[in-house]
Amino acid sequence: MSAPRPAATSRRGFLAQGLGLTAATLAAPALNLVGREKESTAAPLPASFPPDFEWAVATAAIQVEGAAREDGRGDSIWDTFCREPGRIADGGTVDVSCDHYHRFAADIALMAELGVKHYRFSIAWPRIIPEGRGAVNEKGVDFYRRLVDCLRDHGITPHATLYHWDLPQALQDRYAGWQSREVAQDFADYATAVVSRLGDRIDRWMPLNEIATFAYYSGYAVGRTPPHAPGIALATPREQSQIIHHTLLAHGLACQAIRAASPRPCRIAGAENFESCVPIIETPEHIEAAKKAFADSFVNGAILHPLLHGRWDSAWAELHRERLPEVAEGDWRTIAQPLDELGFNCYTGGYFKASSQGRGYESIAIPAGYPKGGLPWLNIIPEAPYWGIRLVSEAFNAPHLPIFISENGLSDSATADASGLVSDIDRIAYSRAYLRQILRAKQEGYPVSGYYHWSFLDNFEWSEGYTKRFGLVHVDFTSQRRTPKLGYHWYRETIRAGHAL
Ligand code: IFM
Repeated sequence: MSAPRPAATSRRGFLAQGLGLTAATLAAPALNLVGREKESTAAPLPASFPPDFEWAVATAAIQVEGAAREDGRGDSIWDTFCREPGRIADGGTVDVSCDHYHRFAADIALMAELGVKHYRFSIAWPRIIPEGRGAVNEKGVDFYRRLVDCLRDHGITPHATLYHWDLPQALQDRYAGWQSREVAQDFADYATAVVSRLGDRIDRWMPLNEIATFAYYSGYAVGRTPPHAPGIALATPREQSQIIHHTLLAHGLACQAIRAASPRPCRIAGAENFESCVPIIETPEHIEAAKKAFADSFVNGAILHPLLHGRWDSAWAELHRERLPEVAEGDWRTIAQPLDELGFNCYTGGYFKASSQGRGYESIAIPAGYPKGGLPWLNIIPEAPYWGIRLVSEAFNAPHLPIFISENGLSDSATADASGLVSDIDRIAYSRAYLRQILRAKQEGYPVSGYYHWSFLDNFEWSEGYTKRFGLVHVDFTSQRRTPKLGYHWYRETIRAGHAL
């Protein structure tokens, strides 16, 4: 199934209505739009998201489920990684985590009270196929049946990611996991196993989460510490890009498998954390600079072009020719599966300015002391979602593809008061600022369809263990007590109002 195509005039028509201009006037290059919007004294743009906007929360299997050795689940690379001394900041494991496996009913009741109508979770490959390939563990499938039925009973639509980094350890042992092309076919077979069993209940699918993170930055590329499982850094840029290529192949084969196995029409989305490039001043020269930086970005071009168009962009490929992977005959055709929508995991971005040097842009270094969301990489850049959405549309030629914020959030620094309430005002200020920029994109007619807050619960934050808290709901990991934070109450009111309060 291909992406629903809104009428060709939709963005300009929407803008024109709001600005009291004709669509023809707006046929000018996008660079001029910002200036025009400011000059307009016409009717105000809609102040709220439309009623069908998807307000949601997100989690991932290994970060919340626990029950690591129950009902036939196999080990993932993260189970193994957590056992290696010194890998996880607090020595935490994924054995119990938030115990969502046993507590999902109460968690979903809390989601329903929050007012979200959509929940993005992931399915654990080693719970469904413990050895990574071969026999299906029906008890594992039953867990997701119970979870999804409970969501539906609460009027919440399930959105399932098939891979959120928990590769079966057996495949790491058999052929070095993502380093081998073989993984792509095993992933597709796993997708078939899941969708043929759960496709009667789930019709929104995301094959892989954040290729850039697990395959590159925190995965196989050199340098990022602390690393992610399996803790392997590859020496050359070509070897690193080869991993990205294998993930794209897995994506393409899985899209085919999902559509073939689904008993009813379904929708497939990517969920990528591409790099948002923000012009430091919104004038044409700096906007043009940010646009160039966005198109030149290694991960943007390596992942988005193949996902959206089934090939590399030729200018990008020339720029990065030293690091291009091997692509076998037919791979581009496999990868080029139509997407129904694109998820954007948006936490941060980079500021850019025009330059007379190099390729016409310069990245502005983030100064020491710049505000962060609890992690060194999480610079607070509220315009990141707006420019990410806009530049995918403009620089990657995808003006009609629906896009949603598939993750956004931070790790708060608040502690509970005497009554147990966590006043996570950093989360509220951050999410409010980001949501206002998402609304801006919507007002300008970009096809933005939803916002998925990361995360619903405090959970296992990879190499940081349980030291970072991304949840709207506080979890006491000793008692497993859940306490909604102030941010939960803010989000509930925001959902009710239809815009960031
Ligand atoms: O916790 C992660 C999530 O698994 C993927 N996106 C970023 C989040 C915060 O680091």
